[in-house]
Amino acid sequence: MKEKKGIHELYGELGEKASQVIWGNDPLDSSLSRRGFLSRNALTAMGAVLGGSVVFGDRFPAGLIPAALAQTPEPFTIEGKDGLIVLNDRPVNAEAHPHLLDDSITPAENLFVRNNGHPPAVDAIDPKTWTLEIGGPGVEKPTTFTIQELKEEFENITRQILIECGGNGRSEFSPPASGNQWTVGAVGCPKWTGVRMRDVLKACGVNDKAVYTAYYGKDTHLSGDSTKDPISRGVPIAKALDEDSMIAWAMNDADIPWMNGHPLRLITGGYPASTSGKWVYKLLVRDQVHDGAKMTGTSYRIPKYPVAPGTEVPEEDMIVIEAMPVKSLLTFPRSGIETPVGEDFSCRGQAWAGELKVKEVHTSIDFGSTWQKAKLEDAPNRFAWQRWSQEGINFPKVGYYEIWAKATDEKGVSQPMILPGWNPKGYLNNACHRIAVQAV
Ligand SMILES: Nc1nc2c(c(=O)[nH]1)N[C@H]1C(S)=C(S)[C@@H](COP(=O)(O)O)O[C@H]1N2
Ligand SMILES: [Mo]
Repeated sequence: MKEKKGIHELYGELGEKASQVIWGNDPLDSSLSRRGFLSRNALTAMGAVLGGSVVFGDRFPAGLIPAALAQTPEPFTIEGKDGLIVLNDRPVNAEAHPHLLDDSITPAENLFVRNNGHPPAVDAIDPKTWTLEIGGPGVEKPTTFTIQELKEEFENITRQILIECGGNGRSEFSPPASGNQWTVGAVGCPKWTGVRMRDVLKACGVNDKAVYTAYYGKDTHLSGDSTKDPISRGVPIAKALDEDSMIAWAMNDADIPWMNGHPLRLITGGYPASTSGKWVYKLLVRDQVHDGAKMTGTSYRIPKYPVAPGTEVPEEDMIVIEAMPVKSLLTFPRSGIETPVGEDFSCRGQAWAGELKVKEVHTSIDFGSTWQKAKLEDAPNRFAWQRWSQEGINFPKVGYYEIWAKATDEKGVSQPMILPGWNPKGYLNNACHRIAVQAV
């Protein structure tokens, strides 16, 4: 198996040609029927573009862009995050290529960054003097702790916990949703060390008025207006009191990277990562659902019933996203490789399911017509991803293939093959991940 060089070059050279082949000059011309199916001619032409015939071309879904030609943004580097693809630099938002998420424990340089404002300046962060204030009507004894006090007064725990942006996968929605056009890499699963949020809240006398938490971070609003928070979210009190919700000061046995919330952040596994506040200095326990920045309107909220793409949904019909859905990634090999026909081919990846376990992972080499069950490992602890692998794949003849991976959670819910329900801000796209393979 060798790495096929220059998928970017392939995209550059062939992208335009391919889009002509697929869409034609007029979207309703002969390459795409009125029902959106590619014509036989278009498939044959697409095979030429891809450098081989599309072996299971008769099973290729309507209107889908082949994985080999799907958007692959150019890398751009930020210090300490060499492999990430930067989507935006004001604020900084950067995601990982899926093949960089192959480690069991995501290294710091491959962990995505999602900032809503400007992070606090590095020299303004001193872990020795940093404090966390706990207050609000939901606690009897408001208290302010230094990080040292948190370390000494509460049991220290280490957990591998996945964080994923609620908007991961947004780029595939149509009509498009505004916001960072994440592909698949706004996810990672590092190891965090800290204390249980539960122990700290209990020490502050959490009472029966407690409904929801509200975090505040030291980052600043993009407008420069110091009275505005870039983001201030929280979780239902039951989630805050979950035994694995954390207040963390270390990641992978080192300081948390600056961009990921040094010196103190929250980790609420299974929920969208927007609930895991970075650079946190205040945590309130409110007697009502929090209404801070990015808690209302269309932010991190979805319609409470399925809607047709493009629908305008009344505010009162939007609900806050809680646990994230089942999902998986193919992390090895990287998309676009070549492999000899007749040689055993294997692939592997990660799978996760919000607050649930993943029960099964299947892969397909014929655009989802048939599926083979993969080997699946247990997670090291709750809210970590599970590794899966598939061996003994045989490509029957020379040509273009895609490998699709599909996970199923413990309740029997699987990932959709292409796109889940549309929502105004493009959250929760848990469609099957796919990679392109050329059998030669
Ligand atoms: N203070 C603060 N916390 C924050 C954010 C932020 O902009 N400021 N972004 C949130 C969002 S939307 C996500 S997806 C995660 C991203 O965490 P990461 O940058 O460590 O990957 O942090 C969350 N916590
Ligand atoms: Mo996010």
